[in-house]
Amino acid sequence: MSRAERLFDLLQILRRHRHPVSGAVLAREAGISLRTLYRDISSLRAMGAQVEGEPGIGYVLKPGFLLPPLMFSAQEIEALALGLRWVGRRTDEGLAQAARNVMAKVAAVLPGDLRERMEDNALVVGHGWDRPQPVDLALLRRALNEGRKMSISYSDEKGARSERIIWPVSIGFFESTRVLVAWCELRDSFRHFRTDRIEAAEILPERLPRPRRQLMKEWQKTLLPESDSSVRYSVPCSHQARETPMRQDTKSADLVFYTNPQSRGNIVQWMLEEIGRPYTVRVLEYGTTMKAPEYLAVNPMGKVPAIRHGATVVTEAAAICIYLADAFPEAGLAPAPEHRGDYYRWLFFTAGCLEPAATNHMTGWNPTPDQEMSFGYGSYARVLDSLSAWLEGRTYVAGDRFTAADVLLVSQLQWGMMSGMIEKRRAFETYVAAHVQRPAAKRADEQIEKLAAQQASKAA
Ligand SMILES: N[C@@H](CCC(=O)N[C@@H](CS)C(=O)NCC(=O)O)C(=O)O
Repeated sequence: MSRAERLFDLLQILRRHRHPVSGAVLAREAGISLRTLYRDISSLRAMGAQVEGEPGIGYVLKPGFLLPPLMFSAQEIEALALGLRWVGRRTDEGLAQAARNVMAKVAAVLPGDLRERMEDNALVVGHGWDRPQPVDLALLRRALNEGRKMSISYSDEKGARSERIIWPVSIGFFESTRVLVAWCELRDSFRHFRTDRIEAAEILPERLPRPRRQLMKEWQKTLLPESDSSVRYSVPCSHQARETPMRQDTKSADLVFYTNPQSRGNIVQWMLEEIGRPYTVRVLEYGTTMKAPEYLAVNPMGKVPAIRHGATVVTEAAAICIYLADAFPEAGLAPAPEHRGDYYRWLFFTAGCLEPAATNHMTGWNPTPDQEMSFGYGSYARVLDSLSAWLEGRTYVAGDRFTAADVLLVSQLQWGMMSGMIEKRRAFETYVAAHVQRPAAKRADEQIEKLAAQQASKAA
């Protein structure tokens, strides 16, 4: 018999006795020892049952008492309220309404102090990255619940559109995006679709060929295995299998990459895929493992990306790109000496001018004309004008071939234009389009989606 059943039985026995009854009698009726009885009586009291009496006198349950159907601690109420507020802000109208209803129902049965705690707005859910979602989340949820196939129009990160029949498996919610995990009939494999890139969707009459839960298990098996338990995720990259002989000691040093699939770490992931050496990914979570002492020892900023190559730690996306290009010259990502001037110039321009100009501009703050001389980037407009003039008619930012500077600049421009931080200009779009289809960029995207999906399944 479970503890819950035992407590319930004891409550029923107490209900049957209108007058105090000795512990020995209760214990006998309940088929438990006296010691267990005393423990169970204090458990019932802790749950709110008014059992009066004490050893030697006997026990009686106060008449009219009903065990509250649910009782919460103050902390449980806070957890519930915060979770419901999150659902209210970050999902669809149907779920938001349901969350509001739950809130009202729970508040209605709570004692006054807990109700106040629930309605207290001390813990606030901030704005998410509210990307427009062309397809209502409610439709995707319905397909999941009904176990039906869907037909979708999907536009990938390069803007290439495709029509697909998918078998929805689950939806992962991240701070900045949502990912629909589904079997894709077109690709004949599990795929992760960013829901903001699903342009249209329709639920089909056909049911999933296998139960969704089974598909979920199959999908989980396809995720990359963990290889290090010291952090939440640690996965070998796609290059593990195609390691080439090493020429120097530094080549054989371990390459560890600290990232989060929704971060500037994606720049470095692309760079690592270009390098083509084996590396281990350690995914860190915002606010938790990213700020834990183990990681602060790697990067005291508590930010990603960072890499560790043997004993060398490098942080800052731009520095990592330069470092990797130099550490693995065989990848050909550092230019010849005569192009190094342009190479360094635009790498530092990207990190030191473009990025602060774009992020300040995004927040609505720009240096006043008087302040421009004190700000390294001068003004947002001047940064964009200088860069677009340089890129006009060029395929590579430095020299006549692809380098680490292109990895950084393409990534920043692509992300900046997509998020609205950097205004779209023809020179930027042409330059970005020339590189984003590189096989290494695509491999990086696949790795990032897998990490994001793995993150979602861990969180689930
Ligand atoms: N200057 C750094 C910026 C790194 C950065 O801001 N990373 C963000 C993610 S894109 C981060 O880790 N934020 C976590 C935090 O600040 O707590 C670089 O270029 O690598």
